[in-house]
Amino acid sequence: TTASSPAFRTIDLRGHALGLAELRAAVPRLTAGDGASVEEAVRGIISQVRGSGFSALTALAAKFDSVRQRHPRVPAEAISGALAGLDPEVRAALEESIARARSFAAAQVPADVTVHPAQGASVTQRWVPVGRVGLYVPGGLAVYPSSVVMNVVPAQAAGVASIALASPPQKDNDGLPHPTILAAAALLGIDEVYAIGGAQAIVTFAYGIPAAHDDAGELPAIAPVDVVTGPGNIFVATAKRLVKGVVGIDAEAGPTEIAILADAGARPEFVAADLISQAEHDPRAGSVLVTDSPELADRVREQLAVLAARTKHRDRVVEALSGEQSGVVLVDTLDAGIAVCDAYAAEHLEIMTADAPAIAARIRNAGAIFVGDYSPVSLGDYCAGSNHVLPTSGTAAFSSGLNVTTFLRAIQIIDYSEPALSGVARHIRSLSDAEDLPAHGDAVEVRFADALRLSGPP
Ligand code: HSO
Ligand code: ZN
Repeated sequence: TTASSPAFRTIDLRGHALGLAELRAAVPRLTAGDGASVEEAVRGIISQVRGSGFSALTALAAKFDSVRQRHPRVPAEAISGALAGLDPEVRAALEESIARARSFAAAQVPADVTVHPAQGASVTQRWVPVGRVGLYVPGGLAVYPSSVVMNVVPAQAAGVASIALASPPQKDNDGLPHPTILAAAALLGIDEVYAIGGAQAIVTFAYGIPAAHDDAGELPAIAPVDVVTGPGNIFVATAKRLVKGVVGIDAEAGPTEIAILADAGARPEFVAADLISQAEHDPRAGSVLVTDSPELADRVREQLAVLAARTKHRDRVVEALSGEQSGVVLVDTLDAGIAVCDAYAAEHLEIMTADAPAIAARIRNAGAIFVGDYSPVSLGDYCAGSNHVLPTSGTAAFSSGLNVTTFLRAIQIIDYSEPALSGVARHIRSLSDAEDLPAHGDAVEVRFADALRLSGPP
């Protein structure tokens, strides 16, 4: 293969009737690397930041970002200045993206529910936002102001009172995060922004940094958060995994992936363009076509060669499309294709078949489903109103994309009157005896002096 001609492999499942475990093994996916050395490095960063606070951040900014930094807080003027300098077209696009995401997020806020199991008895589920959230925005291979929108909007819709953002210091922006990131923060009304990169940003959010002093004066504290969200590289993902439990996290995102379920009627140039669009993110991105049409597979392969040759990031696109994590899966029928898609549990699944809405309705495992020829993943990445932070690596089988409930807790509220408790006292006694936990039953009966069965002193 030449640099512009992807080796898009074929997995031919025709004539096979495979069960779920076999399908999971058959679908194209990266075999997980060995994260042990990364984990060791991140553990080092955790103890450094927890042990030495701001001086650790200064040292890490010098080491990883080549900037001199006293305190990572981005001044308010830098944030408003970035918005003033933002290209008006980009500003208009971000505003549209924010407006659509806000209307969807606002509609997601779940209602509290109350039931009355008996007279005088109520049980309520009350949704309460977490107090403080830390959002990490990477600044490496690509800069994603759209991810600022996707993380901040649901947190705001959930009612989170305090939202902080961190993004790596850029050498060529005076040690501040990328200006488009700052401008997006300004548009969303976020004023607490830190120039901190990678694992150290996650650790800072998880544990906070106590106030300190240096020769030039006070270094104000950074308060710990309740939930950390946001994408990032393997160091960020590892840091999130290691602080999980101290704080909540959204997910440990792996490389992005797209699966397309298509039949003979699909447009090969649309299919190929969409496969390339996600391959553009990362040489490890996965692009998978599932089809019952070998002719379509051939046409898509031709289009991939044509389009990959002229796309800007052709090196990483070709690498992604040629990797073990990408390829076409040939199936006998669309029903078999649905089973393959459910086994793969794609972050993004496009349906380009006859009656795409009906096929989409039958899919059970996907982060997001894009229906028909005019709902490409790029639409969802920027401007659909949906969220682009979605479960990767097959985790869509048991988890959801970022949404308002990521930032909410469901608190259960129990309120029984005396007669209502008395009405179930007998059942509590039976169950507490059955579990050999008689003090549980006693705690109910102590409230009903007449029926007191507590054993007193002999
Ligand atoms: N497709 C990415 C999100 C993104 N695309 C940001 C462009 N910018 C993961 O869902
Ligand atoms: Zn994307």
